[in-house]
Amino acid sequence: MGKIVTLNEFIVERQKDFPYAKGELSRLLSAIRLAAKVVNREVSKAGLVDILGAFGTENIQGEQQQKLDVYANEKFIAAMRAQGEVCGIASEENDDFVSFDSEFHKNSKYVVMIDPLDGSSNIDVNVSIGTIFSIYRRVSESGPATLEDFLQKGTEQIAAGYVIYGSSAMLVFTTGNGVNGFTLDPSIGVFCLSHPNMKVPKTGVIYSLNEGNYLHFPDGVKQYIKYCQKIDEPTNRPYTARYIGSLVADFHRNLIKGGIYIYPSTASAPKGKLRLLYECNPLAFVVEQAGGMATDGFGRIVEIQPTELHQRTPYFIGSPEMMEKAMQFMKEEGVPSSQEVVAGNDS
Ligand code: P6P
Repeated sequence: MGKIVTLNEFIVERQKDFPYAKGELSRLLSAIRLAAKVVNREVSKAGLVDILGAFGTENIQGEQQQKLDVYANEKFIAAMRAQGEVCGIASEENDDFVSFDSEFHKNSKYVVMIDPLDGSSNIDVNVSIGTIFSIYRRVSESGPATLEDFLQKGTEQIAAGYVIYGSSAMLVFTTGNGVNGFTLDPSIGVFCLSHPNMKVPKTGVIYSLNEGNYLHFPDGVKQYIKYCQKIDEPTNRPYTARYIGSLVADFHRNLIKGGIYIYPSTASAPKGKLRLLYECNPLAFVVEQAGGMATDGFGRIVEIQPTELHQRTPYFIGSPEMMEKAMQFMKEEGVPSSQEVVAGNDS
């Protein structure tokens, strides 16, 4: 085992990659790191304390809020507020964005978008869950954060990543110079570089989607599923179906092993289920930096101009060769009226 590189040492070494005033990256990510350790502590003992079960409230998505995702939301917002670089935060758990209106924050340069605990319905059954985050420069001059600060295209992200609370806790992120993964060593409470310069395999044999919705899938998705299931030895088909029901866990496995994750439009989710700002864009930034692709079936996710904080989008993400094949089927079926082709899409 070579020299252990901690997250802090890595950030200091890479400060030159982050063309912002010295120390801003480390302060921005240290808030994420601190909150992730606190949330991991609670997640890792979730069965032992009364933190399970529904909180009795619903979030804007109309989803039952689990105690742990409310807890995680509070921890990440508190860590960002205390840290000072961020003037506001938009969270899956809050109907509107939270603006940090104080003298201390009025000149803060960044905003954060976050899904504090994605896949939280899996908490009670001990399945891996995750935090997904995205960091942007604010577009407003100073003072309270504005809606425009949050409605930026994914191409404007300056950093993004996720924490997966699984057999180990890992923080995986990019600042636009590749993707690096850090594993928490619980014995010393430090994230250590364990997956340097992560690259998604160009192809794979894993496809991840909820086939229970098959009847309501767009024809292009149905054709792609049939393609995955066809017997064809030279292309290692049939592929393997793996769907955990926790986006961060499915994405992380596919990032390492190769694969494709699809959440298309369905009858109950005509615009898809996943949210553009704090689920799709951050993972799209990560996967593109790792050599993969992320689209809405037709164009790059990061090119979509957001119009609402919690807007949803159909989502295809993974190994480039698998993505090209899936998009070929989608293209043959044509763009549905509910979905304008993303600007700048040359396919
Ligand atoms: P379904 C969890 O609620 C989530 O947002 C993702 O983590 C997961 O991939 C997806 O929804 C599961 O949705 O409709 O297949 O249960």
